[in-house]
Amino acid sequence: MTQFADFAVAPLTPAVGGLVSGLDLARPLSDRTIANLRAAVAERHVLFFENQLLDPAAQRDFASRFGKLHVHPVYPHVEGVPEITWIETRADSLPDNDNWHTDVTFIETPPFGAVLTPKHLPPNGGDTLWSSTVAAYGALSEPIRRLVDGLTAEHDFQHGFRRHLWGVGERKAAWERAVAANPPVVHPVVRTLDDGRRGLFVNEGFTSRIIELRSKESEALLAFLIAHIAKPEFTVRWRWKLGDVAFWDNRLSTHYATLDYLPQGRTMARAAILGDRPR
Ligand SMILES: O=C(O)CCC(=O)C(=O)O
Ligand SMILES: [Fe+2]
Repeated sequence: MTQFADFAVAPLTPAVGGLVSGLDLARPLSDRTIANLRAAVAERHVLFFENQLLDPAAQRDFASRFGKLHVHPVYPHVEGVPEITWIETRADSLPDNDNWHTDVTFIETPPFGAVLTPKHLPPNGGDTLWSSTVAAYGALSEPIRRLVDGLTAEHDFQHGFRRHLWGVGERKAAWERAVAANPPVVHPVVRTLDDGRRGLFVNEGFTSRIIELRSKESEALLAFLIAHIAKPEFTVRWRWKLGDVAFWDNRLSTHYATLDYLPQGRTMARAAILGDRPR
């Protein structure tokens, strides 16, 4: 348990996850609390809060204490609150997040973090998992670390939002605008934060290729790294209840929304906080 001035964080696994007690996120929080939450989320990668009452405006206000918010180019948003994205799954509207991804890495300054809360849950299932890419990087052998240290990778909106799923029907026009506005970007394969921590920065959602490698080499190495990041040792799994809030650091983590509840539906509300250019 780590005790801060006004809240405590209980680690959930050695690598990742912390359960926070002592905070009501709908109330005004001091600058010191925000600074402590920033430190705690950087260390634990994802923090969980229970018994919260966060309507979309309060969710936006809490998230915006950590930076400017991202407005998603293709996901729907809460009416009147464009910064809060609906992530809704129904039998006739399948999600894109049942894979190990880091949010919005297809832009030059991907989100620093995100705040997610459920609005409608299936009777069971629909858990979300997070992994620490710091732990994953640290567990690699020295020669593999040396290899990945020098590499860069392309991240592509179209890798995650495929034409055959998104570039059709009523979503086509918005998808085409998003493709035009989001050409592929290049990020380091190993990201370094200002505090010196390093972690893998590739994900199944958007990483399309490793620039310096031939295509078969790139496919093989990416498949290995993505499978490695998902090892249970580097992950935590959260079983949602209404009133829960997850706040994650998107810089050195990936996450996976389990799709095991169809034909039941599930609706989540998310704010994404813009970040720095990875280096
Ligand atoms: O629905 C979830 O559990 C996670 C959704 C997701 O990937 C996100 O909000 O970025
Ligand atoms: Fe996500």
